[in-house]
Amino acid sequence: MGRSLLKSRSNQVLKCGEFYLKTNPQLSSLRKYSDGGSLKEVLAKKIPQEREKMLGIKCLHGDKKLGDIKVSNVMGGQRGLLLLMCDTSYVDPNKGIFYRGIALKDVCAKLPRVQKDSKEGTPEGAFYLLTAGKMPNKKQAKDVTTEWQKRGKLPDYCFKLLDSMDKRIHPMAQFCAASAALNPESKFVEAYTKGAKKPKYWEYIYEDSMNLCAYLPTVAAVIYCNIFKGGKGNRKLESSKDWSDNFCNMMGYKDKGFVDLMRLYLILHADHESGNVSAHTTQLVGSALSDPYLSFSAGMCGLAGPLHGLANQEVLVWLNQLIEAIGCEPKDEEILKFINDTLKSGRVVPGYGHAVLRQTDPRFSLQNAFAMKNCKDDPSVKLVTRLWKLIPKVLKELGKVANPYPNVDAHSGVLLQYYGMTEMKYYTVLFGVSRALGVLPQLIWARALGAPIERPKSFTTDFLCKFLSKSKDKKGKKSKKGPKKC
Ligand code: CMX
Repeated sequence: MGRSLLKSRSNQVLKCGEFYLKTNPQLSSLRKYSDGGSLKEVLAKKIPQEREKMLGIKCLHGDKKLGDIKVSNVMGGQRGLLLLMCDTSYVDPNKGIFYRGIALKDVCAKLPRVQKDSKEGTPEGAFYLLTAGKMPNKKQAKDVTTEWQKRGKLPDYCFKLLDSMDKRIHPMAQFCAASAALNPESKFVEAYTKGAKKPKYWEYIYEDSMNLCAYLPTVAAVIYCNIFKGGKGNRKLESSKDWSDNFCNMMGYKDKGFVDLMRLYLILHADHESGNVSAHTTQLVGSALSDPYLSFSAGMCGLAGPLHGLANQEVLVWLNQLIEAIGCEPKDEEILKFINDTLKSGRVVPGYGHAVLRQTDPRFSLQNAFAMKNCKDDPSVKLVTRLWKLIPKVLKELGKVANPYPNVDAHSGVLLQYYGMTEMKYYTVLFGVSRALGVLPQLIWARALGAPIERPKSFTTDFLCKFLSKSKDKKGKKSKKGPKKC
């Protein structure tokens, strides 16, 4: 592209940005807010700048290539293709997840300790970080807690729906159903129906996201109590408690150690880029302008799969089978045989492997560090720590497993079990409550930046075969056989 054309395009971009600000005086005026404003004010200040940046990139570099597509990429679940943009988090294959550029270990260390008696930061602080892009100070993190307390009164119809569900319906299915059923609360639907303009969409998505986060602990606690505690349980949010403490309290857990574990758990599981099934599904559905309740519910249906979030349930089932078969303190040889028997039966070892990571998942290590501080003598914790050394050996020998190390799901179950939460079927719901803190900020930003509806092009096998035989011809190896033989 010629320099003069570039210049004129770049001027055009700046004009677009200025035009946007002029036509949205409310946002222009918000430029005066410092980072000390409310989360929404911080966003309102940041969004026009990010829009300008995006417009600039699109206009100046829209025709640059990011890479080539191989047939194996397409046939291999789109692995390795740079197809999605996501600023909330990034997964480094060796170092693990970074929230807004901060390694998860540092996120956990730096998040403000809002409650006096807490050793962990709050998930509300993590939500602020993922949404605003900056580590919150204590006040900013506390403000999110207060907002969610104010917004968290679950509508009666949602209680009725949950109370009417048959106990055989899996907790994740109940969680998905209740999240979707909350859609009459959507401010976005209301505004869209009244003709809201595209630049304002994010404001309503923000409101819905804040409300949904506020509702989720109650939804999840009611599911827990209905299925496992005969419907008994406190259904009221208390203003002295933060998000995690209220959640634990409503499920009937008062132990401060468990509440701290929950804070940590909800921070660790929140975000993992946007290509994983739950995050991508939420984005995909949101791109059709389905509201956050429906989009989140769709993402949760994906989280409920055994290769994704359900693996934390599967891990404990597998561990219990191991303990039943060879006891709680088996010899190494017995463990190795058990792992090999699992593989021979055609099953995967749950909690191990990852599509992107190539080292032990820091989320596993952080949970193990918590365990070493709080319950290192627990037999199941000991066993999980031993398996960390043994399973990778076996998986490496298979020669096909890209990452033989533990992922987030390999540890969570034994910690929950230590504090008395033994209902494995429920574990993925905890993952789901946490995942809201990542996928909803992604959704807010997608609408803020005007991300279009997703619509990749598919092709038929016949097309692929013809394409391949043509490319063979081009290389000079003339293919005598037609595409059908491919
Ligand atoms: N046990 C046995 N085999 C495994 C394995 C494991 N833990 N992990 C991968 N493999 C196998 C795959 O099944 C595949 O075999 P085939 O070629 O015969 O189908 C082969 O190794 C290559 O797979 P990969 O490239 O290493 O892994 P993928 O990116 O395809 O899949 C994942 C990643 C997580 C689905 C896979 O490692 C797995 O099934 N792990 C166990 C389930 C689990 O822990 N899931 C939770 C992941 C975390 C999350 O998303 O929540």
